[in-house]
Amino acid sequence: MSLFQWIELQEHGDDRGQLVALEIGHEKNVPFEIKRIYYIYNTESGVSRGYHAHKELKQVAICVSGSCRMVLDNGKARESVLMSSPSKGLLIESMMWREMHDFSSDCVLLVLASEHFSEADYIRNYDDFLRQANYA
Ligand code: T46
Repeated sequence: MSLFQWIELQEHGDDRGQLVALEIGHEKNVPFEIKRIYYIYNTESGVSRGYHAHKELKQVAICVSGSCRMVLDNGKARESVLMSSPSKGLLIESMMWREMHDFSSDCVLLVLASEHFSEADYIRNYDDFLRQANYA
């Protein structure tokens, strides 16, 4: 099974353009209560971000403008995909190592998070991640 779990976001398009709504709840498109929203933008050319996992946090990432490449790694498998669609949400479960590369200059990555910010939830060392994921 792929590490990439996509949430198809309904586009409410008409001759004026597109609109996507994000709603929380059962049979809605965000599967957790959103406690935090942040967005990554103006990423310098050639810069990569991420290089960590979260112990508990779940997130949905949506590339609302431009593109970037997302790498996910669960300690057993590593996969990479180009994110470029504002109508696709990527569900990132806990205990998933993530890296982001190849940001276009117009990339805006919107992230919905299940928890408030907590540095204690981060695993920023890959060997620690492998140990805690029980694969080392
Ligand atoms: C993730 C990927 C996709 C805060 O103070 N509050 C916040 O809510 C966030 C997300 C970050 N920060 C501070 C912590 C750092 O001093 O902002 C700085 C940059 O964060 P970080 O280096 O963790 O950024 P990325 O782009 O490597 O990772 C971020 C998220 O932190 C992370 O949860 O999954 O985007």
